[in-house]
Amino acid sequence: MDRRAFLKLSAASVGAVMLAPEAAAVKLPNPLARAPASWFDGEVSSVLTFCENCFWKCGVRASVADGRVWKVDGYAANPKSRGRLCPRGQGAVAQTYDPDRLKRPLIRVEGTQRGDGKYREASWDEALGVIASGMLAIKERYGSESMAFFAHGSGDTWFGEYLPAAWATPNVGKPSVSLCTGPRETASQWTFGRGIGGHEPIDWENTDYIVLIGHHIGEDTHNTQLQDFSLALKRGAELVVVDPRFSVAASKAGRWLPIKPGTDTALLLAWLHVLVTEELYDKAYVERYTVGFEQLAAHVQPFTPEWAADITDLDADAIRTVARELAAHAPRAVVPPGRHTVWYGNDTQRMRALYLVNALLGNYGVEGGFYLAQAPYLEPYPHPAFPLEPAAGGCSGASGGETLDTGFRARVDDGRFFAHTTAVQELIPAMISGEPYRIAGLIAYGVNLFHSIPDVARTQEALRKLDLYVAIDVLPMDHVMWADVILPEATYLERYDDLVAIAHKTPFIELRQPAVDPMWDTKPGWWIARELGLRLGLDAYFDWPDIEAYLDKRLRTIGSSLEQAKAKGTLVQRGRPYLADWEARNLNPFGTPSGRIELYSQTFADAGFDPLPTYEPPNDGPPGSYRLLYGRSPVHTFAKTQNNWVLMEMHGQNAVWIHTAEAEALGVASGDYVWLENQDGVRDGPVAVYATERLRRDCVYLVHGFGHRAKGMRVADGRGASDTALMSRYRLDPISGGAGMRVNFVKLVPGAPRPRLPSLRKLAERSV
Ligand code: MGD
Ligand code: MGD
Ligand code: SF4
Repeated sequence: MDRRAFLKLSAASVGAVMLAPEAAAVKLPNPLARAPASWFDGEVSSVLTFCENCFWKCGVRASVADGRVWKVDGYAANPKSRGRLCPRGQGAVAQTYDPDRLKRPLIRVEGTQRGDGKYREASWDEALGVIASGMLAIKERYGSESMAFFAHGSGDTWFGEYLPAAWATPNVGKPSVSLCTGPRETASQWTFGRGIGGHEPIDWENTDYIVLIGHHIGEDTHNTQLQDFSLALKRGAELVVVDPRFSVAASKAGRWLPIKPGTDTALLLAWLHVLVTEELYDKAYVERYTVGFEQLAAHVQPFTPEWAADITDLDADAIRTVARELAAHAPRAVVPPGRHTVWYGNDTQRMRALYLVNALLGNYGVEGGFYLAQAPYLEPYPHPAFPLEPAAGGCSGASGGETLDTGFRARVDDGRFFAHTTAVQELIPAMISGEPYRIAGLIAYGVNLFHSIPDVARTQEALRKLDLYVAIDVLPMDHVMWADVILPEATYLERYDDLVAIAHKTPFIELRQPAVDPMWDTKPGWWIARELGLRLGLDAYFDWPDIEAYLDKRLRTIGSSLEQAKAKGTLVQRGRPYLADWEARNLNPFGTPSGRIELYSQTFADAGFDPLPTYEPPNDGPPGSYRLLYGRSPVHTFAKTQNNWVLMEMHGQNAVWIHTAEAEALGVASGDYVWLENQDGVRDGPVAVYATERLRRDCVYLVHGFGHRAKGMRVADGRGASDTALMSRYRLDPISGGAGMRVNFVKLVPGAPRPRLPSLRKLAERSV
């Protein structure tokens, strides 16, 4: 019933064209549909946990019978799911029962090279022993800082924070920062003195006018965000979508602005110009809560809508009208930040411009704009002081991630970016060049090195140079089959993780608990981290006997217990979402140096950056090429779900979107197969063509995550093309350290063969 309600909601207001048109390309049978009808009269138990199929972390009720999870649903008390899951969450059960899963520890066969993919099975004791001795040898030879950790997902607490901090390395990379949210977090931190956090704090239920820049909600299917967005539209909120592509959200909008890619900062500056010069900004709010208005007003004088029209390829009147409409609806008008903000390299400045538009509308901390998300109160498990500060996901100063005064070397990117963790992609060169010092070992936990980080050839070169490369994963992904030691983690339905504290309108804590025992010889991340820690001599940090004792101790700091959390799943606290709530208690939410919203950033000026946002034109591609744009499939998460037959049934391969007129000129049509070749001669595919008028003529579009080349992943292997494979370049955002990935161009090379792939019917029937 919950799922039906979710789908009904989606279909009614957003979902009618949610799936990409290529989605129907592969039809998979459901083997369960052919199972003989029978009644189960045993006990069905419910276990409350949360989903790991993406990082929205929706609360899940898993229905278990006969030691197997048969179904997952959302549950009402959880603010992330509110009783519903998205299709990816519903389909996630198939990941646990995927026969291609990593089943036991593997060690690369002696005498083979990384990438040869030859492994032998090993016991946990042997595998952990090999890793521990490799790490201790690296420490002895180069220092503990020469070990790097990449981490994403719930086990990030163990492999992105706890273990690296105890081991003492500042070189922790998180794709969720430098390949994703870095610019929006950095800009928010230095404009409002608060980050955005994992749950975008938009006051959807009270807003009347929404402008989405890129941000393709409907294809980007973060569950409650999509619910809230749908409900806002149903309530009558007006929608403007700025996107070179007619996205699903654009199809629901009153106005679509098909902007020239990479020119959004010019559009935002023109909106600032109109708000300032026509005196449409909220004067009382600006006076009371901001600094730097005079400098901003002078700065935006030249940026007329006509100036922006030339750059953005949009109509000047339309630009002016949207600015006026935003002002007319303010403060119940909002330009949300989106999530994936590493676009063209000048991204922190684009995000600053976006926040300044919101600030002039007077909507930050006000109903209908941004609410003030708060993290719940929860104490860490008591442990001796770490030698280094753990790498948080957010931002600090330009000195972010700087080592404490303990004699350790600074992180290899020298802490020159404002984001708090080392930029993932900036760690790779140190593995190759040894500058500023050698990174000799890498543990990659839940990070897809060949599908998430641009310049795959460079990543492979770096892996070849390491002394030790360990992958902790659930599937034999392309990059996993390069590791020296592969550790198979239990899936989220089979394990505990650390508690998750979510900053939200209603701050809350969620518990991950196992619904079933781990299959095969797989182990949870907490166990792997602890066992490794003990072998590394870090016993003092792992003095808890097991995870239950650890979780119970933390929960008792808020007057709860593990027993209570297991029964409730989610523990909700009270928040202070609006400025008025803070002021009533004489509190100031703005953590900037001035204690106000900084329209002009003295901190940026002091660090040598523009204190007010400026426009930088994007790069141009070779003649005859198209800018490569990318986005999400509503039923897949990044590159991690393409071996899930339930989700592949809905969307089994990607296609390259190209404008119909361009396709005609190239002599290709929808359904033809082409190769894609980028500006550096890198090829990927074959991939089907989707000729459409739903995007501009100067770009093509691919859904991210397809194009696996991994023989052990029998459903995913060889289906579609990889956007990452075609990204041999990126443009660094010098402020956040983000990797702007939309700077690559491709040509379509006709005449590629239709791939000959194994029958998906047979593959689906293998589910264990
Ligand atoms: P964007 O990059 O803003 O990502 O999702 P968003 O934050 O929504 O959106 C991609 C859109 O930007 C596309 O429609 C593209 O055409 C448009 N675009 C490309 N170039 C430009 C440009 O120059 N200007 C403008 N205005 N638009 C442009 C990403 C988000 O999705 C993230 S970061 C995560 S972590 C989640 N991942 C995820 C997933 O993997 N699967 C599903 N189903 N949902 C997800 N939700 C989240
Ligand atoms: P995924 O492809 O989801 O992306 O970066 P990643 O998190 O690296 O890879 C997750 C890995 O974790 C996979 O190897 C998967 O098998 C493994 N995994 C899945 N479940 C578990 C588990 O329970 N335990 C363990 N140990 N492993 C597990 C995402 C990053 O990518 C982000 S956040 C963004 S927004 C960027 N998006 C993006 C893009 O759109 N296009 C391109 N070209 N690059 C991108 N890079 C960024
Ligand atoms: Fe799972 Fe979907 Fe929620 Fe993500 S949005 S956590 S995939 S149910």
